[in-house]
Amino acid sequence: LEKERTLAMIKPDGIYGNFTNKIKQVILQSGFIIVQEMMVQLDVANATLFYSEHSEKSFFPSLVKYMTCGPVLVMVIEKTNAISDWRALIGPTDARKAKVSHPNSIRALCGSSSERNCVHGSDSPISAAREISFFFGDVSPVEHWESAVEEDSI
Ligand code: YYY
Ligand code: MG
Repeated sequence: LEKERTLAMIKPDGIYGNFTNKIKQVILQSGFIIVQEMMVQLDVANATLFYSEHSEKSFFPSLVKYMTCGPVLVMVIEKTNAISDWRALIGPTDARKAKVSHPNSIRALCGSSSERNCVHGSDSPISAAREISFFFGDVSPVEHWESAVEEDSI
């Protein structure tokens, strides 16, 4: 099976709630490799562009305000079926509903509302490609880092 990459993000409420280590633990224990990671402070222009598909929604101004209220941790994570497996791990958009329907999901455990839902995951291969290049477009990840570190170059 082909390996796949997706964009995972820990949103400001996840950072401030001290959920970073716990979420990274879930990622690694679920068999993902963290290919790249970066802590970013989004500005209004960044957040508006990242969520542009929602720009006409009533929640958009509040979403942009929330997404810019503090740093986010963006990660490119990789495994087979990464996109849908990461979406399954994070759970439904509304963290309050997730607590009922998917109580072990990351949003149920770490989020608190439909806005403050702690984490992001790309929803399709097209979104994953767009979102990975949104944050890491200028940087080329090492393609085969596992074999690279097995070389006796260290
Ligand atoms: O992909 P996902 O994050 O699960 O949900 P989307 O429907 O794409 O919405 C993106 C983002 O917008 C969501 O993570 C929080 C915010 N949002 C909101 O604040 N209020 C809503 N009713 C729906 C979404
Ligand atoms: Mg979405």
